[in-house]
Amino acid sequence: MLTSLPAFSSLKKEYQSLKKTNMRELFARDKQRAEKFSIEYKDLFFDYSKNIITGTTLKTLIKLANESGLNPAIKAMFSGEKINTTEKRAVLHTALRNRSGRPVYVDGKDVMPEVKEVLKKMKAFSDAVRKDKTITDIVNIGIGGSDLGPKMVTEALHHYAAPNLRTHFVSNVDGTDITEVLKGIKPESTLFIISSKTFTTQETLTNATTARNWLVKALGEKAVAKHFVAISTNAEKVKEFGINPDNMFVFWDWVGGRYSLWSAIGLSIAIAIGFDKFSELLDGAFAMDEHFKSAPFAENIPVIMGLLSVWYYDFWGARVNAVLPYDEYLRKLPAYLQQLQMESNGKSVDKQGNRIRYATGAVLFGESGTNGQHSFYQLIHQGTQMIPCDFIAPAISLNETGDHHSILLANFLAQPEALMMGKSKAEVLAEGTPKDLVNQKVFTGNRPSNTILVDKMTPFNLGMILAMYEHKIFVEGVLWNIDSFDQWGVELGKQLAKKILPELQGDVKGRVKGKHDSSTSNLIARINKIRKKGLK
Ligand code: G6Q
Repeated sequence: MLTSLPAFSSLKKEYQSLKKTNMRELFARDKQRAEKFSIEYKDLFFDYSKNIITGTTLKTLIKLANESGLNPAIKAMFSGEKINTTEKRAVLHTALRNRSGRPVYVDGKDVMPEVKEVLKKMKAFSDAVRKDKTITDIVNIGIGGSDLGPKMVTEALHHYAAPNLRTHFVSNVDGTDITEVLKGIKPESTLFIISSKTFTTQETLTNATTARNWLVKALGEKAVAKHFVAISTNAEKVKEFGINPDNMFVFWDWVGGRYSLWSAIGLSIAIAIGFDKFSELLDGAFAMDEHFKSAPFAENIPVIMGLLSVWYYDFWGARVNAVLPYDEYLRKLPAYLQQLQMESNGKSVDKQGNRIRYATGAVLFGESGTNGQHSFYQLIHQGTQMIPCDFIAPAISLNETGDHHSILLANFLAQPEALMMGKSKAEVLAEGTPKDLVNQKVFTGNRPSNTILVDKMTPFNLGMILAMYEHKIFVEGVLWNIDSFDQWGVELGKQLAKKILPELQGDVKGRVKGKHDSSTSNLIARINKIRKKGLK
């Protein structure tokens, strides 16, 4: 157990001794601090010097990683062991971007030939769609892991997208989502991509059926073959839905939904930016995989990131972290990472099935800079809780326009500095602040952050950043001894919704047949009453 490891006790002592130290002092004491606590890998520069750590903290955290078996855990993941123990599955999103020529085995079978086969099919298909000038709109219908990744990446790499193609994403079962998309497109020039690993997801099948009916109404049943493709692991269900399995792209049970953008689920990305650029995204992720696998822990970016999380959540009591990209193209990154982190590590039972008594998984939120500065940064600077932040920016903008990027970068640098330095009472007084306002204007500082700088937002660099977060989350999961690759917590709500649905569809008299708590029963009755009146 994490808390009974020797390094855990050492870190508790380390926390006690650092509790009263301010990062300002740490910087003043050591002129080499920024150099010491930063790592450069290809075009990515990771500065973690603005964290409340010393060399001893880092060494002890690495000791904790070793005592937790991080090294064998990394090897187990990359070599296809079934580390998703509760679902008895291998976890091999890394195989999807394996450019090494090395085989990867699952149950004794090399999966690389199949991976390459699907990539070939994706290339041929995306090339054809991009050449076919009759198709102007691509609509990806999927939800969760079958939506967030491709949606975020197509926006992040929009700069590289074909100008004659528009990409849309429909995920919500709220009819508004599909209705608004259908309003702006024409059946004859639209390609629907139905993305669902299981092909049983209620929201996706409901949206796909609505889209299919809309298309068939305009162009007839025959048009489905040209205008619908599916991405799934479930050929039978795809056929049942009425999509020819020839128009299907497969992936495998060893690809978790939230780790699937590198698979055929990334088809919308490949069509939008072209297969070559999609390949560069995979190259970037592969480069980060190699770094994660081989760099010593002290020089390993995802390892350090994961260890810092454990440091703040399990010793300092932090519960939330923020991801703050200073790049408008990355504005959906926080929403994407929210799933990656919270679905992966929001667990309170360990791998052996025991209830956990230490903090796991943190709440993740974020917003692009500088927008967030004018909204919630107040709490990060002066609130009562510690919120470790990741600041991310490209040094060169894809849209260099006048002074815009220098102004953006000035803010990107000022925020972590302000969080770390703060402003003391003496400094506030020296500014001539009226006495009754002094406390309001004090910034305690000593608030931790990482700074992640890339040269430019290329597909390769984005691939590195995304893989970096995947592995950071993996490191946390190993130390917390949880299965980061299952998601049992999403099931109960789904079951109850299935039970409630007929009570909303059938009995509009306001009577509730199902057994519920009184609050749910009241709400069902009220909704039925309103709908009975309003839908007449
Ligand atoms: C991701 C989750 C979840 C999943 C969706 C969609 O890791 O498992 O977000 O991706 O529920 O599932 P399907 O792809 O099966 O429709």
